[in-house]
Amino acid sequence: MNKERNMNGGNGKKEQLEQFTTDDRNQKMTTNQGVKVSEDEFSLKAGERGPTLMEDFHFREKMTHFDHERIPERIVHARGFAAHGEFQVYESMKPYTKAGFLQDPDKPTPVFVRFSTVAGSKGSGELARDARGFATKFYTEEGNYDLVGNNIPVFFIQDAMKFPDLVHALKPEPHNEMPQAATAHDTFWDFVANNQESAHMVMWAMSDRAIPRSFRMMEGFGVHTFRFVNEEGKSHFVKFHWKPVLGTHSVVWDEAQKINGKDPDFHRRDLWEAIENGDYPEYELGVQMIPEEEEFRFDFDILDPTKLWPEEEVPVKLIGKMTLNRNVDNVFAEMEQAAFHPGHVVPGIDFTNDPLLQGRLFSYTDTQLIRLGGPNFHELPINRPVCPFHNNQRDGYGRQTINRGKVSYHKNSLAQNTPETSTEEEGGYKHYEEKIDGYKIRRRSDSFKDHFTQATMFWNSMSEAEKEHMIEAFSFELGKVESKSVQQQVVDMFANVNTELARGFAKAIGAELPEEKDNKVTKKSPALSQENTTKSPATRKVAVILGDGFQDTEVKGILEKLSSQGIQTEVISDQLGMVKGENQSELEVQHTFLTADSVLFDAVYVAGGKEEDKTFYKKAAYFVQEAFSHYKPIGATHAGGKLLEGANMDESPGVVISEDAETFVTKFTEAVAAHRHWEREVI
Ligand code: HDE
Repeated sequence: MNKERNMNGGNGKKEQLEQFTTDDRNQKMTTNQGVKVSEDEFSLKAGERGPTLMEDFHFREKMTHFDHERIPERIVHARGFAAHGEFQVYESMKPYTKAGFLQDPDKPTPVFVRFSTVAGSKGSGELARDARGFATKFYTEEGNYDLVGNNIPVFFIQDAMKFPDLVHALKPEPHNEMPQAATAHDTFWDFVANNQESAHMVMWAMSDRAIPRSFRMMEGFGVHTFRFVNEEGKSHFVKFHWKPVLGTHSVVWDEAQKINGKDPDFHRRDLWEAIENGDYPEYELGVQMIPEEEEFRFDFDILDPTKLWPEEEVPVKLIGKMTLNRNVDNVFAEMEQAAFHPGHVVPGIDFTNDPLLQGRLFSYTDTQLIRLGGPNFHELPINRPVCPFHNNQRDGYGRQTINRGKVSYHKNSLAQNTPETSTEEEGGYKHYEEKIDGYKIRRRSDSFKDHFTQATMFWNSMSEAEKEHMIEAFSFELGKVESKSVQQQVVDMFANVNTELARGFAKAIGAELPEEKDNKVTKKSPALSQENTTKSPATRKVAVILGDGFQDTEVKGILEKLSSQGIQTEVISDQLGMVKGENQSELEVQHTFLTADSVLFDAVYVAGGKEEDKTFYKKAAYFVQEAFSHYKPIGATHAGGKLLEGANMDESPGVVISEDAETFVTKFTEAVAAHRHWEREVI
């Protein structure tokens, strides 16, 4: 057994990483050759005012290394953030798969998860309207398994051949590199209208799913149909789901755009802080399984990546839980160098003929070769498996392993024909023996040609508020499109999905209203609506607006009770330092009205201060108004109540005003758990 393994708990991934981790604090400075440095501010010069000398090896090394610090950003999913954690299966999945990490409920498997947006550059704002990547690397004892998914269960295209076209269309336009991290432009929508297989995914992208509240509050999907294969060789088609324990929640579009300005790091900060606070994000792993013999039982092709399997027809079995419990030590070494690949599978998990998946199996290694500069990226600490790896691959840029011996070929006699292959019983990977017999053709199966039924099902499944948000999203995106022809093509295309939707945004963009289409799809899948998700107050962030003279005794009690419900409170006032209550006790102010903004919080609680402080109330009123217009829960006690009455908010849903602390805490906690109050009229 590899000596890197089993050093203490888990299977040793953390300890393996530690071998490569260094701490420069309290050390003497040296060059990369280990020579101690005596001076690090001035280059070596010919005279005090003279030119720098070539022989200054320290300067040359420092500058050269700096000049080469950057690697190409990912062509898609450039902006991301990651964390470490562990996965544990609930019960053995032996009847379905022989995958080792899915057998023993007592054995945790270390994981590394990277979340990302798709379109934007590495430095772009995180609240773009976009799909989110959800890539998980499981460091199993049989090798690395990567589940490289998205937070949307379907994709824009059905064949990998079209991926470069899709990405060219959605990235900033090449002549002026605008707009950044946005699909609201001509080329994207031109692509959509002329590649109508995109209809279903576009519906998701225009829904609230594309602006998640947090990485901790979004689902993940493997998208493709994979296979589970058990020890007897029996196969099930499988789709993978991650279900966030906190439920699936989103922000509203106006808020998303403002967050991008106020805190473009909003999602990474949220993840980082949750882990630092010990509020470890959790996701359950779910699988939908279809036995091999039922492949053709459905009214869609189960290999088509623009289709989902409605949960009501194929239930999601929850088989384990992932907990993210450790932040990285270094973003570049761990996140930037992490190389995910849907082709990294372990025995018991296999591929299907989904043509999108087949193309991905090529693309991911190819992209790492340019991004990470050669074929040895598997040796980087974050990418190393925890099990030993031996083969006859040699050399290449940055090779770290020192392979002993003169034999580097198979088969051989000089090394007794080692490294040797393994039988299936010994754990050797054997591809599922699927019978394939057909013509070589460039064509798409007729079973992939229905692009609208599931798009309509998605629409039918939305709540009224979600439908309204979608019409607004289409209106925004197409409102930014310059070509009238593209606008009209999109209206006409989405009339095939639903007339109310298409007419809704056609009106907003001044396009011709489409004719009513005879769309007979009435199917719904309630699991698709975020209205039906888990609601919990846990980890919600509440802005507490306090001014000098606040009712300290009761307010402090209220804050403690809210915190016992898992709610996090942060005090906001007009200046930093301490805010003093009427009984002289103090609370620390975390933010001012200048450094914080309502869009960075889930809810607001106004306890107020001295009623005569007009400037304070003006700023507080602005803060609360904005939260109100984003449908957020608002609470008030004491002087805060008057502020809400003055703004005519006091009778609205999700607004809690009470003088009784106990009642206030109960009702406000409920309002916070509800996330947003869509039934509120916003003027
Ligand atoms: Fe990717 N995708 N993709 N993709 N993808 C990449 O690989 C590609 C697709 C996804 O955090 C790239 O290392 C093709 C679907 C995630 O590092 C690249 C096709 C899904 C990430 C690539 C797809 C994804 C990537 C760019 C169509 C959801 C980020 C950098 C056939 C199931 C992983 C890189 C991370 C990244 C190719 C479609 C998810 C170029 C050719 C569908 C989460 O290889």
